[in-house]
Amino acid sequence: MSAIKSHSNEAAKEAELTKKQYHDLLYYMWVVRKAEDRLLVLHRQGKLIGTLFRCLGQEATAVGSAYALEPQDVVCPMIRDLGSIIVKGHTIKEMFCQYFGRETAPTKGRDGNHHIGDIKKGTISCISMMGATIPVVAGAAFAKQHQGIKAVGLAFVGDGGTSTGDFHEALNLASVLKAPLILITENNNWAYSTPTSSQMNIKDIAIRAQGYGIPGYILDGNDVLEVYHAVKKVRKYAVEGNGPVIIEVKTMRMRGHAEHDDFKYVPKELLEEWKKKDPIDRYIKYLKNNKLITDSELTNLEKKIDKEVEEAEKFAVNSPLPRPELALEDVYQDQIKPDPQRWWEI
Ligand SMILES: Cc1ncc(C[n+]2csc(CCOP(=O)(O)OP(=O)(O)O)c2C)c(N)n1
Ligand SMILES: [Mg+2]
Repeated sequence: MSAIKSHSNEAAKEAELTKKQYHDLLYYMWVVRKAEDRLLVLHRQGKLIGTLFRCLGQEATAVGSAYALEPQDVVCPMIRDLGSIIVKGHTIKEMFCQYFGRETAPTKGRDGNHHIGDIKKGTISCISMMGATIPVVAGAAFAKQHQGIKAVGLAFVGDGGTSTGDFHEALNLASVLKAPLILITENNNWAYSTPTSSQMNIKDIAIRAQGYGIPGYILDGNDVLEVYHAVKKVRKYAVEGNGPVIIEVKTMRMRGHAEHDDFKYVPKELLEEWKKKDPIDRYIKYLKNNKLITDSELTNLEKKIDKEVEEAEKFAVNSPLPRPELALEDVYQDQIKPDPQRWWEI
């Protein structure tokens, strides 16, 4: 196993970002943070349908990795990776409509939270079953390669999700087929209330790469530039026909599993320690120290984000709830038109 141990400064130099790209990275992390801050208030007011899953503290991983991709690449997030699909072209408006369960949501109000995907945008929807999306993304990556398209599949999985059979089966086959799969394993110290020490006998998930004969890297998941730079590098490696890669990011889940979980089991000192490594605060400091953003640019960006979040909420609130007959749409292929009155004959 090797480790990419790049410091932000060094990573930035190599990545050769333009000023716009530096600002984009901040925009994506911040818009997710602010959208979720607002959704939290709405959740507490009982206005959302279902619970709220947050990426708080993990925005850099999803945004940095997806930003390193090309349009032909495919992404499948897990619950802490909303930023990855926003980078791929989904909107905060869609997100609000999902949480409000409206007909205008990508799932037309039939499913909630981050379960958003659109194959035309190169996104595959997150589903709840941990690990189950890794073989799907491995398959998509292999299919692209088979068609002669230089693309990768980027999949995410939590530390808990790495204990599933799907994790093993997908990596084993992807390795044998040399499928261009980049798997980001998010080591955020907890899987629901289970600490990583109670679910695996290793400290670094990345060492599992050895068992598949593939490279494994360890990154600071709260450093957006480090993640961006590393994924850019491994993408090149994967599309050149070298096979899959595991990236383990060290990060921290800063809330409960979802908002119904008070996370009393997480030591306060640990949260305080990780608060100091907040990916957005750190990145703003970096941009300012390196004169990559002015105070007025920062203020304007914040205003733009606040407006976008406000408009997304308004749009969702004013959108209709789904009509009951929509329940049967998008369930079957177009060729099979079920008669809703005679569904038992299918
Ligand atoms: C196969 C499977 N087993 C159990 C669950 C129930 N479950 C949902 S999330 C979760 C913990 C996820 O932890 P982790 O993979 O570390 O991701 P994190 O929430 O920390 O991002 C569990 C056990 C599930 N959804 N799927
Ligand atoms: Mg976890």
